[in-house]
Amino acid sequence: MHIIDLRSDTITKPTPAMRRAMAEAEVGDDVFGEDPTVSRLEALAAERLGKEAGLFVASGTMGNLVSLLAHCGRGDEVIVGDQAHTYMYEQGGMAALGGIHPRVLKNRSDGTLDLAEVRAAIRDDNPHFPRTRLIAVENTHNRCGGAALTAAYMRELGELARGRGLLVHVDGARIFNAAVALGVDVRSLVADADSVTFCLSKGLAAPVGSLVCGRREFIHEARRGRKVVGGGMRQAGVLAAAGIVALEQMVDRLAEDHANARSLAAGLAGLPGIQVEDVAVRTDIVFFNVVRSDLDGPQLRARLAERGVRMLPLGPRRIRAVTNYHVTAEDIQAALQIIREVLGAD
Ligand code: TLP
Repeated sequence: MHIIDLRSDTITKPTPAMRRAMAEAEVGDDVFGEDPTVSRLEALAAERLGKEAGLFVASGTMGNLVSLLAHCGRGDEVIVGDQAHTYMYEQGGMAALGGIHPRVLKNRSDGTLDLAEVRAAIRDDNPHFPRTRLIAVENTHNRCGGAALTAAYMRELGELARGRGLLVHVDGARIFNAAVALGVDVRSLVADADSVTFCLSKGLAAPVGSLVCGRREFIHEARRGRKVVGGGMRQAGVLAAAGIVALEQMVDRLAEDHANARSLAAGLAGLPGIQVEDVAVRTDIVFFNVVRSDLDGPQLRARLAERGVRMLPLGPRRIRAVTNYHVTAEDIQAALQIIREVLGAD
């Protein structure tokens, strides 16, 4: 059976060019700072993001964690969205491992935080309160339909943060999707950030790894954090080699994933019993709800899986589909036909 896997862009497998680069990678002990391929990837990532330095980490979760550990002390407070991956899906790592207190604001449907609410949430200097230290945002915003936060929004957020002596962290797991969708240089989206995490192993199709980028002293601290959480890797150049290919060859093609996501959303929007959350899909993520009394999200997901179409239920009626490197425009039409049949809408 032909499988059309729309569960996530994390399912992508390395390209032939990545496998060749991995096989031929020059390696060394990266904990001693001796892996030339890791160092090359870190420098390349920093250059692409317009930051001083980069750090190769095992995952997006680790990148967010070591960033927050580097910026915040125990009892410091982080302003974060209620739909943020760092808040929802990382085991509360900032609190569990860093003693960092999350101050949760509602994410708007476009993935942003209301800046007036952010301003109001910043604590006064008062012995009763934790100290506000950092504002964390996500770009693109996964649970807000892959929404891309604009450079203009980031600038305003940056000005607010600087004016109050706060830091900004961007969970940019899919920051290149945002840059491609908005048609801007990725640097403009992170110029106001003190730290950025981005993932190689999502839409960019590398098998493993994420990067943290920021100022040199911050990266020095984040490297210490990476070691204490057991993330110091040795001959990691075999992984970093795939990451270099990801950055050099896989960024521009994200536009194809975005076009496929738009056709998927448009096709779904015409189906009875399906409510697409936002038909104006900007990146690779589509959310829709099953609104029928005889069928819920998990049931639809299971019936689609039997026919080779995989998606992820993220609620009793809510389903997520993420386009990716292994899904073609023809696959999207085939998936839509299967969905039509399963819904009895043909
Ligand atoms: N997201 C995964 C799941 O955990 C939901 C996915 O399939 O989308 N930030 C954002 C915005 C993410 O979407 C993810 C992964 C991460 C961080 C964590 O990255 P990893 O999985 O590398 O730890």
